[in-house]
Amino acid sequence: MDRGLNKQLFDRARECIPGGVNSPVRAFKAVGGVPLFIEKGKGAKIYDVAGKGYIDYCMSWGALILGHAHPEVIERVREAVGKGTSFGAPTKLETELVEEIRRAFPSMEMVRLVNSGTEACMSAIRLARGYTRRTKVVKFSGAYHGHADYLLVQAGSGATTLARPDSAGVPADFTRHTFVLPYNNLEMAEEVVKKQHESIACIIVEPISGNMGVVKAKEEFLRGLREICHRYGIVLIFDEVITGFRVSYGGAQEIYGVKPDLTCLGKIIGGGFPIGAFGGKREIMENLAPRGAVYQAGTLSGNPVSVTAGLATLRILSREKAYSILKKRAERLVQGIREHIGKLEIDALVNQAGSMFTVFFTREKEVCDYETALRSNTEHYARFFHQMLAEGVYFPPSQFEASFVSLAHGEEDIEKTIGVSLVALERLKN
Ligand code: KE4
Repeated sequence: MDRGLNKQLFDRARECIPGGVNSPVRAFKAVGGVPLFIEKGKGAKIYDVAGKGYIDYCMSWGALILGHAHPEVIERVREAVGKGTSFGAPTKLETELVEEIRRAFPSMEMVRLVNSGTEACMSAIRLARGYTRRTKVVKFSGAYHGHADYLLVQAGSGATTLARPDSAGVPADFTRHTFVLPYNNLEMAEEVVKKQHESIACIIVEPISGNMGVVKAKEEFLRGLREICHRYGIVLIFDEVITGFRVSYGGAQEIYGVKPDLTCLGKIIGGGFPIGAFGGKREIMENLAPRGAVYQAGTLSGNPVSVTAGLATLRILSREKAYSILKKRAERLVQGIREHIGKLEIDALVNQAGSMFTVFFTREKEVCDYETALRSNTEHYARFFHQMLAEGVYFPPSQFEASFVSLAHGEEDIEKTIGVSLVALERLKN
């Protein structure tokens, strides 16, 4: 594989961009080696600057559920760009996207559009604090809700990958209002909330986590959180930045049948352009400026190009039998990899939720929380990653991330990936 060009670009980038990347997990620190510099993407594939193609299961960290450069999305965006790219004024498009989000997520009676998942989560928490006039936030270890200071506490995703769950530059007193509790442990949550409920504004949870690798919440855990939040007037926030429109058109809340007070979205609703959204109960959302006293703003919020790409994406998802196709493809892929793991007697398992999955290299019988996820063998994951990469398959460059199947992944891509995984696992065995 010609890594020369990628290496040259990486060295050049590191001269002027910290770590050579604009988001840490892209730097391949968790798996070692030189990151690919991507020239283009089309359908299920990305192509690096050396012209080599890879079947992509990172899919811009879950944003590209239709695959790269979907012709219909590109066409809509081309039309939109020709009319201007940003107005800093309301457009009908923003209302149309919010109406579509509301149709998919009935719990989101009102929605505010922002520019990232971080902004969505940060703003939802400020709103919950303003609405309840309380200060404390409960999050769960291994969950990642973006890089707001007080959330970088035992965060998952890149923070775990860097093996420094807490970030430098975050003063200790910025996190003293943040409780971090074990994921999927309802008893602990009930115990803490019972004692501290008068000061707790919100509980934020990934209903299916993608940031410790894929780990599903137990149904009784989510139902229990819903019940204690009702009981104590705490705002329940579902962070569905990954799972929104991913695991079903109505997200994880549709699958579990648990209705949060606020929901955070991102990724898919921008169709590959910068976007985020948060929304929920009208009585809470109406506390947002300019109607209410909780301030939140953004120059490019509701950007017409991002919104156009998002609307086109959602319309395609709601039009085609998207979720049955996605589920079928992902189930075949996971079944194939599980068969190879079993046959070769490799210490590994695969967690799957719809079209997202993670291959954990572990002796654990199940990975159901952060503690068990952290016992994965990240060195084995790294070797698996590079073996797959050498054979033209690009998984996320970290054990603590999710892999994603898109509508562009055809049966041929899936079968090829299963075949390549056998080679990669065999080499791991030897
Ligand atoms: P962004 O600010 O990166 O758009 O979204 C933050 C965020 C919030 N909530 C969840 C559940 C998320 O997964 C994310 C961001 N996801 C990571 C990957 N797990 C983004 C990749 C990166 O940081 O480069």
